[in-house]
Amino acid sequence: MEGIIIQNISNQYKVVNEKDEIKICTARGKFKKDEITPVVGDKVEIENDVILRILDRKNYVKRPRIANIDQIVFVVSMKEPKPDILLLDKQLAFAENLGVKSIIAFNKCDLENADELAKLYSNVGYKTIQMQAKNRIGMDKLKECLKNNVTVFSGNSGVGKSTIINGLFNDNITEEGLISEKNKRGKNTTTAVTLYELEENTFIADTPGFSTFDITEIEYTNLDKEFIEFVPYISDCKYVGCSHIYEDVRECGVKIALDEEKISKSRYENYKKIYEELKEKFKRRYN
Ligand SMILES: Nc1nc2c(ncn2[C@@H]2O[C@H](COP(=O)(O)OP(=O)(O)O)[C@@H](O)[C@H]2O)c(=O)[nH]1
Ligand SMILES: [Mg+2]
Ligand SMILES: [Zn+2]
Repeated sequence: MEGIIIQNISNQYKVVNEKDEIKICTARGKFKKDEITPVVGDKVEIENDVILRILDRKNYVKRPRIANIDQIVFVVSMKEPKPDILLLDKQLAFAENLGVKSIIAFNKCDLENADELAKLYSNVGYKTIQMQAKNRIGMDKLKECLKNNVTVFSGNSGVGKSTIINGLFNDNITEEGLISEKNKRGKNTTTAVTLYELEENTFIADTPGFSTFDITEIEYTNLDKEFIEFVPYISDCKYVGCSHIYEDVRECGVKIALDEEKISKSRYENYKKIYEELKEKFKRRYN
């Protein structure tokens, strides 16, 4: 029988099987020798509560450790805290690199209008949702996007992730989020990455301790391909490996597109910042 791992604590795995039953399983010893450890999100073959095989992974994220995610919802708060667009662009690039869909949820639209940002990112090509999680506005639209997917939420502390997730699960959970199985001292006891089943075949990942994802794996020379609206213009650059930063504007398709306002200034400026940051990291690692 096949199933999906929804939680892992040491060698104990919670698996939801094809009949939608939750089984507590152990992993066959052999995985360790092959240096493949089953992780949350893995599709597995189980028999008598033993994991026999890990099916091929679509993708794998190291921090937080999770496999086979379909999409990431990036929650951006319009106010308190202010939008962190550099972080958003970094995380969108990460999602492109990983090969997963992105959805941008602009939250706290009761405090500040998000029309302009929503327009900018839908022009780039992303799905955007304007939300007021506190007033349950935008929840249905979001819920529609989650169907039949494994979705993780990302965004700085305070942007409204827990409010959104609690709303999706109809407030059936404590203040701290669906995560909190609180102990008597009121501390969270569950620190493990966990998938929660919203409805059949629809999972939400909670990744305690990880508000955002690690981007260091992108090589700075490939960053341009992760800025999806740059891609059609890269072939117009005169030199292969054009950085779109140091080259003359007449020789760079991306810079021309920027001049013609086909690429937004804010996206381009963030591209430059992220490029320099990744280049710096690369140098530190290899020199
Ligand atoms: N004004 C406003 N406040 C919100 C909204 N959504 C969440 N908040 C508040 O923002 C704060 C942080 O929310 P929380 O869900 O804990 O953020 P998290 O750290 O991303 O999980 C809480 O006080 C929420 O009540 C919203 O749509 N509008
Ligand atoms: Mg939270
Ligand atoms: Zn160029």
